[in-house]
Amino acid sequence: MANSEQMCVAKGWQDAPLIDESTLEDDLSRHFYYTLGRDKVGKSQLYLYNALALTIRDRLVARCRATKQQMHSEKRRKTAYISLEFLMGRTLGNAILNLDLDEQVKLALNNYCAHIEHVTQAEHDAGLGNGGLGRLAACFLDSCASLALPVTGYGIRYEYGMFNQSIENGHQIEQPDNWLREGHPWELSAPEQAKRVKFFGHVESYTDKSGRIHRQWLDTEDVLAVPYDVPIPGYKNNIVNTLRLWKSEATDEFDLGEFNAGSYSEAVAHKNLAEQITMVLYPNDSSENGKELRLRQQYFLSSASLQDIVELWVSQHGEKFSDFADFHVFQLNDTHPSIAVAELMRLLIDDYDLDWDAAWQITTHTMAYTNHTLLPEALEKWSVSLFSRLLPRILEIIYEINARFLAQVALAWPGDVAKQQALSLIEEGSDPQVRMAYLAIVGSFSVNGVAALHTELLKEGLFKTFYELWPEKFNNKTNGVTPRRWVAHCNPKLTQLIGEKIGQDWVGDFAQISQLRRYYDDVKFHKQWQSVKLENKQRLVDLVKARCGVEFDTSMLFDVQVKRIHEYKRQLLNVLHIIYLYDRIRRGDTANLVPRCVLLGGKAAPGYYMAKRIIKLINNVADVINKDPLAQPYLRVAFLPNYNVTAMETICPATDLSEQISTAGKEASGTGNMKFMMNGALTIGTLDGANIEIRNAVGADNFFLFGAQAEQIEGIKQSYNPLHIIHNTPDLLNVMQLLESGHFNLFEPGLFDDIIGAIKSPHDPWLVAHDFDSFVQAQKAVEHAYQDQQHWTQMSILNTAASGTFSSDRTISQYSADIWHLEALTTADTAASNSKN
Ligand code: T68
Repeated sequence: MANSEQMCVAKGWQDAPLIDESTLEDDLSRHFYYTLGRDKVGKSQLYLYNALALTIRDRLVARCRATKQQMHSEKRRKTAYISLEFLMGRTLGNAILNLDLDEQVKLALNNYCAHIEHVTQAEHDAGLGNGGLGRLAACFLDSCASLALPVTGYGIRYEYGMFNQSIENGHQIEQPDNWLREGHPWELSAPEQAKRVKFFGHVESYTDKSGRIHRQWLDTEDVLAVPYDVPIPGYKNNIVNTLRLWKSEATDEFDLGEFNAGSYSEAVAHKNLAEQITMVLYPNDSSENGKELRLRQQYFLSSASLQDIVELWVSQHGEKFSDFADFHVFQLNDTHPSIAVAELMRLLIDDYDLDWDAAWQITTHTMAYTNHTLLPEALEKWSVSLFSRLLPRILEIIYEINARFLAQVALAWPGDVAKQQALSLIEEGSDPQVRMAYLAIVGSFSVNGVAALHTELLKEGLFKTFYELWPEKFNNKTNGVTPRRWVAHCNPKLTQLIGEKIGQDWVGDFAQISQLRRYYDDVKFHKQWQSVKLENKQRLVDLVKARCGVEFDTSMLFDVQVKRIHEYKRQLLNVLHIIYLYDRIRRGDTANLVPRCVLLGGKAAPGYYMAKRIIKLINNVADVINKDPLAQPYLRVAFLPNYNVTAMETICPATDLSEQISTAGKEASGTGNMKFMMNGALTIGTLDGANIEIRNAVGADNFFLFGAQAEQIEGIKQSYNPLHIIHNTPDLLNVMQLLESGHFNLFEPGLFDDIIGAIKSPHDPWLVAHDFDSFVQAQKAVEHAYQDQQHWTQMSILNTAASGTFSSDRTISQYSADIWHLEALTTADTAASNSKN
């Protein structure tokens, strides 16, 4: 029966009419008229968008199936990239680019008098991430598919993604992001492949006939994990990988007690608890909040994803796991899914009867962990008491891992009890905690940081002792971003210009972008480069006008800082510089002042008081400056509400100056810095994260460096005296006096006292006052450079030309070569390429 069914499926699939570019026009109208039942486009482009998305999806489905078949047909090593966040943004434009269907789509839309630029606007961003970490995961998926690597993404299908931010009276207001409201045409659900995930209950022992003792997790409250698959097309290679997102649903087993007591409605209402798990993305990008629901999300994702992979293995190879580790890698995106270490142990031991050593051998040869932060407040810890209630069997396993690990520590450092306490997976205290990063390190064969400096700091600092114990586990993988979305898609004008000079192969092979160096002295090319920038600036002018009501002017320098709002990222330092410029204008000191438009944007975690105050300060300062006719010719300031992936697609092509000004040693890597660089912006930055590698790549002369260095920070803190600095730095003194005078909060007294207090505090960990003067000097160097437009253009070209190494294709090639050891799929074998030939 099963066989004939399979035959039937295979036959039906082979007989299906080939879908290629020649039928695109017909498919679009079929979906518009029949699938969606529409006959007029009307004001909203939503139906046309949906029809086009379905048309494009048709072209992904066969390729996706073929890719899957190749991936699973033989024994092939593959990677599961497990992440609580995938910040995908919009899908349509990127899919059209990767499938090379641009021309056909434009033609087909002519029939509806519609423009692709307008139709794509109807798509909501898939904002299933906070910031860099989530967007990195999205870039990685694009690169894995483009390099034809067998990699599947596993994540959560949040009903509500990153909140929408609006600004009211200068304050951030959060609104829920109901991104699925109008449907999500890209996903395909597979309810028949749902998994059960256990919570609560208790653990008992039982002895089998052979006398072996087993542990059983009983009386659990199970939740269903239903997969929704999103296709991930590679760039012009017919590969389509999968991002599998899990939605939580209630099992149909209502609470029998309640049910029998006649509380039917209460029993049904119980479903809510299960469905809450995937309801909302936690909007904290740099601190853990210890909420039970978050731990449930982490376990839910880890368990469902591992079950998916283990069950497929068993269906193909039976319950024989001896070479499972030769064919699987689980890449853990930060510690968020690190509970997977214990869950894989549980599955192998409890469900498949492996003994501890065999299971541990498999776990520690399949798990790999990426760290994204050095901030102590971001290091995840979960209270043991919460764990024991929610996941009792998992806690037992963690205790056992810890006991065996501490025995190893005792061997390495005999008699050193302090060492054991310091390294224990359990932090002792009145409310003992599980240290998730330690669990990830102990359970993984690879631990990587995301930029050279960051990895060094992990080895010398945060994870020093682990590094001494297992130096071979530690490695660096400097981040990258995909040049498909972040140049080819978002900057079509530049893409065309580059194409005219060096051809288009750089989109798939970004190392080739270095050929642009040849045009360093080509004056005609400079003019073309400038005119592309000008057009891109006009697009941003329109966006800023529409969203902020502020008039930017393309003839001015565009100075941009967009990223999450955090004290360590030092938006405050940027504001102080803006106030400094404004103060000079007020005093008539405008010699050598280069007219500039400063754009800031980013979301603050809803519970992060200081970040929200900084947003208010930016908005108040912007208001005062934009209303002052004196400032008009020299300075304009805007805060762009609701910064997201789609906004960045308009922002980075238009930027002249990229602000990467974190306190050294705090930004693990940064990835916005790379997007700006690729699009020809110059960077003003500290020696932090990947800035260091950016500066090395482009050369010190083409980068505006300032600020204390990471190794100096501790020393500076020893005797930090910001009051002294302020009094001895006239420019800073003026700025502080203006700020403290209430000039920016005339009717809101005391509003910025905490910010002022933070700058003046000898305990300011971000050293704002310390780096102020150095920042101002670097900004003066920027102005000086900008006045020579020809040279500025040359530096801009060099930045793009030197950005080759910051492609996520390079990053992923390194993950594959050093950690994953994957073999590329054969791109010719896919159904799609058969249909093309
Ligand atoms: C970022 N981390 C790093 N975290 O800050 C950035 N955290 O330097 C780096 O470039 C990027 O990761 C990619 O490696 C984050 O974005 C989070 O978003 C986050 C989310 C939840 C909990 C903790």
